Amino acid sequence: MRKTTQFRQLLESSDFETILEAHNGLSARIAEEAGFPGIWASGLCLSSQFGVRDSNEASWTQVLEMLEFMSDATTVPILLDGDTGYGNFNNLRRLVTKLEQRHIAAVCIEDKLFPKTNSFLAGETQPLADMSEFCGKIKAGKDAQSDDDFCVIARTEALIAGRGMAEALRRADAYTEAGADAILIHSSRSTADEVLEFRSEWGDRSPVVIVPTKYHGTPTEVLRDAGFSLAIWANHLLRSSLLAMQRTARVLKRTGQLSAVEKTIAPLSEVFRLQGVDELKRAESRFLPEVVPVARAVVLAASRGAALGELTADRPKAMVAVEGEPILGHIATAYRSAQVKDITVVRGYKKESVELGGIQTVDNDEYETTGELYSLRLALEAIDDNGTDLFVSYGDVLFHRGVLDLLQRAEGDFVIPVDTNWRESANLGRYADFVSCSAPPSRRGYKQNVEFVRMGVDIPQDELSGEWMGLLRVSSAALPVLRATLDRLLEDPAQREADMGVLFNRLVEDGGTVNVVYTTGNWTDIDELHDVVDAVSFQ
Ligand code: SPV
Ligand code: MG
Repeated sequence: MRKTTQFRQLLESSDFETILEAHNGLSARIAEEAGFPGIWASGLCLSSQFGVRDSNEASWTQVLEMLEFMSDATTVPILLDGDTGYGNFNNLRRLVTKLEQRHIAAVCIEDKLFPKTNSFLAGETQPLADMSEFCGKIKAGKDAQSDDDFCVIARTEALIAGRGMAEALRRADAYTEAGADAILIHSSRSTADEVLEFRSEWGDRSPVVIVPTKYHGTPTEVLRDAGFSLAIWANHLLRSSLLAMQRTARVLKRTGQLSAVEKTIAPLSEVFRLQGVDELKRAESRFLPEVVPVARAVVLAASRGAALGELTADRPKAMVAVEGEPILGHIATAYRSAQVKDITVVRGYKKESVELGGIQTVDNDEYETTGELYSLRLALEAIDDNGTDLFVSYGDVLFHRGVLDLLQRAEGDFVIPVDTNWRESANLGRYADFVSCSAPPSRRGYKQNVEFVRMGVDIPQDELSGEWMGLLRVSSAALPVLRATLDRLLEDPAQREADMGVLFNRLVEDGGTVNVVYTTGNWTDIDELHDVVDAVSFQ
């Protein structure tokens, strides 16, 4: 049912109804969720939430903008407190058109002069509008509406202004004659006597609406029995939120502890629920292309990296900063840029310092007496096979995303990148994982199916093909082979400290194949202090 029709039924049914104030999208949703069949977009509360006075300091378009959020957030009708209509008949015409465009069900205008102020601030001294001018405004509003059920409610301030009951009735009559759908009779008394008298004098000439803010002691049954159509609880969400916010601010300032308020404030999950986050999730699954994870990664980062001295006194090498970001952070960024988002890090030395958003960790508490294969097996125990490939790399090896792309494109169950520029490392005399392969690197090598033959420090120079770059891709189909090979290797206590080279050699000895992708550069490992400095230019 249209919101306008819902509101007209509220107003014209013989039942007494109450509607609640709201002043933004969230409070409007709260009012609806509580079961109120309609919402009062209070001028007092809308101006208060902007931090200005209820004296037309907020422009009508600012009010309109907030109304749009309120209307979008709710399904129940909204009655706008339209003050004096923000000008003359012409302004009201435009307002009605704009309200209808935003599915606002009704507007209430009061017979005061622009700029008005709140009725409870020296209400008696506020001049009333000329009655016939106000009647013209009502007619113009009714004339502007395109939906027959849109309502214009005329509010008379005659009682507030101290002009007496006869004047209130005279004005109410004229406004009804001009086309008002209902009369709002306002009073600033602390008892309901005035409005009850008006109600009984008025009879059933049109529905009567009240705002019992000041006569809050009057039982609601009295108002119901008197035959009012609608009572507006005009400012109660705003006033309750003020107390809550003031308390939280005071306690936080006094204690300096978030824990002092956590139990008295809404959980974040409630904020997300009120925002409708679930709906967005459902929509995303309908409308966004499905992101199929292609691979995940295990990063072996359990050892200290003692060669870095003081830098690893309180953290493992993987957490040493390069350009303000831990090495592990750079590694995670490279993986994520290749859509590898599921990253498991095996930590050991100073494990509590290994923290990074969005990664899982697995602990190797025996890191001092075990090696890479032991850590890898722990990681594999912690992750289920989910049908995606697996990358394995080290917490001290940086690489560019392109290396991952090469590995992903390569055929084979076990694929490793081998740097053809191995002589550089050999000349520097540094430790390197030299490998020999089934064919040397060549310009035609990309067509060849090159296989890993062996890794070891004992390979003669003329048999070397390159340097392993510290990365491995295992196809999802080969994960069981990887697990079984690790299990068999680690059955032998002598292999507790075995490294990845031992695994590659064993895979080949067992008759398996480890494929090789030749490439050059785009990676670096951090073994010594000067590597940390050099890594800055790697980024
Ligand atoms: C409002 O809520 O802004 C009203 C009602 O107009 S009152 O504050 O009682 O005037
Ligand atoms: Mg108001």
